[in-house]
Amino acid sequence: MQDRKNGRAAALPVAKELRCFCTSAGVDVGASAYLCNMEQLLQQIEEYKKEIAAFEAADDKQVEEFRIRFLGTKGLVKAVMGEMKQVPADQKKAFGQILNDFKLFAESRYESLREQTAATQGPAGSRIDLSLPGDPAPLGSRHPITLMRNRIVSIFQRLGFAVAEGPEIEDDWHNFGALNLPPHHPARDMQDTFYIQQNPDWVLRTHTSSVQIREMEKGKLPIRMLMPGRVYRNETVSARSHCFFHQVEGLYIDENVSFADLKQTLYFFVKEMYGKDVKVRFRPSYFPFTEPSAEMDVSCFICGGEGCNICKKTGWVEILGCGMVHPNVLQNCNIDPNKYTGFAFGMGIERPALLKYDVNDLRLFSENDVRFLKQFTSAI
Ligand code: 2U9
Repeated sequence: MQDRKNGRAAALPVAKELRCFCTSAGVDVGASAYLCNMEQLLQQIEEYKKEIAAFEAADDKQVEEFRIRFLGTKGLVKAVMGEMKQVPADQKKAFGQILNDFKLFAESRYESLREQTAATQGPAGSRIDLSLPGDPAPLGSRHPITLMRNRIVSIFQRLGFAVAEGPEIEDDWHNFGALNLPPHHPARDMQDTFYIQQNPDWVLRTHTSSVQIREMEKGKLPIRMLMPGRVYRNETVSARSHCFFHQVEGLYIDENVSFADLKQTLYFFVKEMYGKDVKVRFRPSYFPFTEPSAEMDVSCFICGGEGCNICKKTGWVEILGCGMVHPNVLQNCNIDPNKYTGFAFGMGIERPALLKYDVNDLRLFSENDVRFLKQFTSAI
């Protein structure tokens, strides 16, 4: 029976194939008769070599068939080697060399067959069962700043605020000019700006208000938008301040928007964020982009207003700044201040996150220490 692909006696047991060289019809004929059989053996080795050279394997299974036939413990190489003991002493050296070459030849073909099938089958070949479920990817955790931002955003989303984002490198107009902060306005100094060396008109945004300007410039009203994002200020890095931090700003512009709308919106936010028993107070303030302006405090959610280290014994914690959008700002964005009014507010994310997650050093938020980040795995 011939193997169709490799043209060899497919299932012939190895030992039987060789026995015919050592004996005649199963009867031992002695050392003299062996010499002529040696020629036959050499001839047979040549035949095997041809078979080895012609052997092709389409997959691992056929490579294994090759190994068993030629290199296995009952394989042809072993069997041919076994003939050494019959060889007369003076010919052992020459014959040994032939047998050794034969062995190396078979081994080298085996290696190249293995390489060929590995290359054609590849790692995604038949060895991999694609129907098996994949290895589960280990779940990371959300960053505490992201968690806090999502909490804030989701509360305002329920009031119909959409989210907008914008560039962190801004031009002077969007970061300052349009917000009623002309060149040399003293309020620019409050914001310790990072300027970009290549272009004196570019800054790292000091607030996300620039995104609101971009939304207003689009001329589509009304606007009810939330702008979360990272902002930069040239401050010394310490446990309590950093040269970048995160903000959420909000903007509502429509006809007849009043300070009462601002207060009601922020009351809703505070009750959702800190609970219905929390008290709220507004203090007058100043921002160039809002008029009137205010800062909003909530009764200390740590001590309940009794007085503690967090509220510096006042019973109140400042959480945001707000006000009615300055008419100059509306005008700068081609919005008629006689027809439209609006309110805006802004809050930092780091401080509420520090308090909620009991973190005592702001720098932990940006050091990417997995021991810190892993602690938030179960937080939603
Ligand atoms: C436009 C008009 C007005 C956004 C506002 C504040 C008050 C404010 C600070 C809170 C803590 C910044 O992160 S913080 O340091 N923000 O107090 N932000 S009003 O007013 C705007 C914004 C955009 C067009």
